[in-house]
Amino acid sequence: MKVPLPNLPNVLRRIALLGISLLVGLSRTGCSAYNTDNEPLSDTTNVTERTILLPGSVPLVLVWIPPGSYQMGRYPGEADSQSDEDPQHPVTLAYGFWMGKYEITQQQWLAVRGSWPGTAPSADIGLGNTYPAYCISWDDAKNFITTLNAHIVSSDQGPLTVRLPSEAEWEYACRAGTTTRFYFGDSAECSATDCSDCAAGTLPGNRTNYMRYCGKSKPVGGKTANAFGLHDMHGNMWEWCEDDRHADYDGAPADGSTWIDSPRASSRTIRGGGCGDYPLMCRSASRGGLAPDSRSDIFGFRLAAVQ
Ligand SMILES: [Ca+2]
Ligand SMILES: [Ca+2]
Repeated sequence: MKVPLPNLPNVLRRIALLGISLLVGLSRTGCSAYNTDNEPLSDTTNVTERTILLPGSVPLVLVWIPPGSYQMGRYPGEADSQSDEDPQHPVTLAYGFWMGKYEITQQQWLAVRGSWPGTAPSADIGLGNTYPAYCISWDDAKNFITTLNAHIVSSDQGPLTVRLPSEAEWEYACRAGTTTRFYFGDSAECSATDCSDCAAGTLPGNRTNYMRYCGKSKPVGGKTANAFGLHDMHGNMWEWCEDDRHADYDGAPADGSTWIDSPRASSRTIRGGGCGDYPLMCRSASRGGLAPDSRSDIFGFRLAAVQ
């Protein structure tokens, strides 16, 4: 499997963008009722899915994330990691929740919101129904969520409330029980700052079998899912979380809840790295922080949901 040739200036620009941001950032339409509730629709053993119909009957698939515990943050000595991933700390989610099987797609964005909030997607970066929505800010994602929750109520698809995941939920969902740099392994045999492929580590195959990096965006779900059935947790689009940005995990909640300041901080968290980034930015523990009105062609989101 080949990785697209990197646009190195863009890669570097984006890494610089996130680096700088870390410094400053510390600082239902009338259709008939459709309700699958907890009916298993799984295509993978032990994965329970639920589908919401967006306006125009565009499906949005959610996967059930079971309760559990994990270690959040980088492990001691983790290669190519950053200090904002410290200290590694135990988090216990006593609840399960729904999470988008894929990043929100361009078709899903338009079904809910009708138009693009900023720059429309282009063929240069990736254009089509199944491509991820991008150039989406945290504020834009919140507007999508407000509109979709009203639709879920009016189309009698509840009870269900969609929201952004907490950062702790996001990392728990990404790791899916793994403790390595990526959910497919440590992939430590080649550089985290070049775009060549290498062995995945724990799972069979190479890292390009599991993630998008060093190139343009691609349709969602083109890479192998993690054990929870989630696709594109590493790369393709960075994904906004609800939490305010914090310099590290000192004082972070240990129950999976969102970590929000009062008044709210100037930056929000974003996770998972993007298709324009080197592999190091796409690690499970990698974190970014940006102003809530920031848009970039590598920023998108996926939903979490509770009943
Ligand atoms: Ca992603
Ligand atoms: Ca970071």
